[in-house]
Amino acid sequence: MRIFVLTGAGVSAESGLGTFRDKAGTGIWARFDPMKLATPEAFAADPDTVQAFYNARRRNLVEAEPNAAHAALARLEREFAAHGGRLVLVTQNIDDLHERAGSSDVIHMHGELLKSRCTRCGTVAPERGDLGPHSVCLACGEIGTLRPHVVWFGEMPLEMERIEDELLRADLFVAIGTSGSVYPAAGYVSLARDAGIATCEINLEPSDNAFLFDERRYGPASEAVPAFVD
Ligand code: BJW
Repeated sequence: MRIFVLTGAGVSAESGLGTFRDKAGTGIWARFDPMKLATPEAFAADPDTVQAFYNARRRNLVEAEPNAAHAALARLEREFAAHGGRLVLVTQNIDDLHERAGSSDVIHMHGELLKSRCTRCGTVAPERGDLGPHSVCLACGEIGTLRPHVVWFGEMPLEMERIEDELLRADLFVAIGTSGSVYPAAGYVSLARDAGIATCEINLEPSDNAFLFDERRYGPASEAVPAFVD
């Protein structure tokens, strides 16, 4: 049995990390304009504002703890492995809460907040502090060239080939805590359906493409994910 799990911001909501969109209109993108914070054009026009946004979120992340949903997915991965199965965990989240809960192979398709990338030499390096105009790339020595290692709108998500390959080999596709509004991840349920793979959505409320899922479970991830796993 192979299970492909796609997680989104909802899985980390109860760890105190904000989501981007929800039906109540309380997400990050209801308060901030994504085009001014999460595009390469925004970074080129106003790097200080973009860095400040990610510096604040990085500080928040360092203080956050994984919740019961992250723990349940790590447990499921171990149980599957022990019985000769495989759980592939792909996250749109840039936090490291799956890893801290014990998941061993997490594919971060939208990058990682606790890493920087040098726009000059491309080196990706761990980063736990603030980035700014005086930050130095330890690989090439250039000053002011580091950006958060995250995927902004209009940029190509990471590890696309591996993700689609793993998806098409799965027996079950499960989407957890994602609004299903950002592509290409939002298209995975259709890819899975077309390939005859069973699909399940776990979310606080029906996502944009809830109607595409065979099975739907609604509730806070910290309760709904352990209930699904056990
Ligand atoms: C709970 C809960 C609880 C709450 N328990 N649940 C038209 C059609 C198709 C595509 C496009 C199009 N127009 C533009 C595009 C492309 C664009 C896109 O999809 N735009 C859409 C808005 C339409 N996509 C891209 O640009 C992507 N790249 C790309 O397509 O490249 C192709 C390319 C080809 C050739 C050349 C170049 C490129 C890149 C997308 C990058 C997204 N980046 C962000 C920011 C990352 C860094 C950061 O974190 O700041 O990624 S945006 C943001 O959205 C973030 C997330 O990963 C992503 C998805 O959000 P997610 O995870 O679904 O969270 P939410 O908040 O939306 O949903 C949370 C859900 O949880 C809600 O339903 C809640 O109810 C629920 N919830 N509490 C359980 N306790």
